[in-house]
Amino acid sequence: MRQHQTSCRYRANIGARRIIFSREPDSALKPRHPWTILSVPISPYRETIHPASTLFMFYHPLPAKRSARRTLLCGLLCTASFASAAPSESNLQLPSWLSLSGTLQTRVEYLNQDFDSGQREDHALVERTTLRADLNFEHSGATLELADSRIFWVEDDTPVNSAMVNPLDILQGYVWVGDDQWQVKLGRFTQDLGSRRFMARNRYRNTINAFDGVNARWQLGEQDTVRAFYSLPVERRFDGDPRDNKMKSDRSHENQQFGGLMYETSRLPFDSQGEIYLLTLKERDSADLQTRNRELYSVGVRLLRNPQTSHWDYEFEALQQEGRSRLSSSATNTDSLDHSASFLHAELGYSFDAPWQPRLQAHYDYASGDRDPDDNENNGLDSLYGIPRSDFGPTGIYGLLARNNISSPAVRLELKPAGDWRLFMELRDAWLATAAAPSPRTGLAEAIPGGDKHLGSQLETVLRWQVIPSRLQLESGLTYFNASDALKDRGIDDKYYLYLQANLSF
Ligand SMILES: [Ca+2]
Ligand SMILES: [Ca+2]
Repeated sequence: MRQHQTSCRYRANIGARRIIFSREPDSALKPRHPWTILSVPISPYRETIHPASTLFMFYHPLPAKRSARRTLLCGLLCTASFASAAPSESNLQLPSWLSLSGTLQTRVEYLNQDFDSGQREDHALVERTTLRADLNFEHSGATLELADSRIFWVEDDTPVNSAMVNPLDILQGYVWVGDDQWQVKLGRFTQDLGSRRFMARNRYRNTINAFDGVNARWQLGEQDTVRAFYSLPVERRFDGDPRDNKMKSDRSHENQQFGGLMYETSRLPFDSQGEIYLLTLKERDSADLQTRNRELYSVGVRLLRNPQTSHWDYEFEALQQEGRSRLSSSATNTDSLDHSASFLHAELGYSFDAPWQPRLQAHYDYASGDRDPDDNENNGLDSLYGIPRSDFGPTGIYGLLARNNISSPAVRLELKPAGDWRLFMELRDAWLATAAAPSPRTGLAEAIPGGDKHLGSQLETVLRWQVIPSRLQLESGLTYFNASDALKDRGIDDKYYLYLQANLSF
């Protein structure tokens, strides 16, 4: 049974900036439902409290036995203090070869209807803290980064997994040698590769992909770069029920290997940049790791031109994936199938020389799905260690569209209403690439017999505010998914997803 919490209140004054953190029961509510009110008024100016300085306020019932949250929210307070202090005010006297940094990302998420039963609202509070130390000498160095990812305020039957929870663990720990022209890292690392669609250091997702291995970069003249890595992907682990946020050290497995080679150049016409790459993933079942026995070779090419006022910009990426795989990692599934899948992303944009600096874009995404369940071939695209967020909308407890079995056009508008504000709106229509396969993320676990491929339309709006540039950012997003008749026939209705996020860096 949830216990009534006693109230507590913290107040901090940092120069002219005032931070209030309070946790107290709302007297208008039932005594058994304690609520948190968090308000962080911070002025971007030293002399005054800005009228719009109440950054955010949210309420949530406090589950008992989750006392770790008090510690974490106090951590938020401390980090807000760091964020509000000017860089020159740092009391840390560090030698020139050592730098310390960190981030704290807090996000509250709300979904009007869960994917499991469709019978209730869903919600979560996720928190991610990172602390990083870099030792940099002339031709060598080392980095250690810790990450702590936890979830709170979540229902007992909300699906929670290692995408959300990985309490205090080593995210990166590597040594490097090199100079301006080349660098080799050895140890555990994170990496954004190219478009981040097939390998990324996660930002929105509460936990971050890491890899144990070797990672090298060569700079060939001014405009060309070669990257190569060979790694064992790190399995993110927690102990017991993920809702308990209990630590268990991460590990990699010798029988799962992920490697890559990429050539990047900016010597292309029309101010364009290009990439060509090969990614390999080889894995086999073992006693402590169930896999889909994937042996995948993915060859990709990407061309892009960066946005610039009064100019057209574009991005084109295509990938072909061949090899062998199984349809599931279940121990009973031992059918190794030929794997052949493909991916395409194309976008065209124009940046107007007008108030709010509008940039209007048209997008199209295609990722193949399995065309025939009985043909001994798997055509479902595997997005490897990439992220769906930048193309398909928020993940978290929503994560409705994925880079698999999808054909999806979209129009997007980006605006800069003021120097520190960004507004982003996208309308996306989503179709199955093939009606013969399911779209598991929508809740559609089986193929659509009638051949109707339409999943629905998604309207996404995101507003970002750089409260203190490179220190504190607030972001809020509202996503509405208008389910198609095919989904509604299967009991999957429209979804509303709302989030509010604060990012602190120090
Ligand atoms: Ca862990
Ligand atoms: Ca098939």
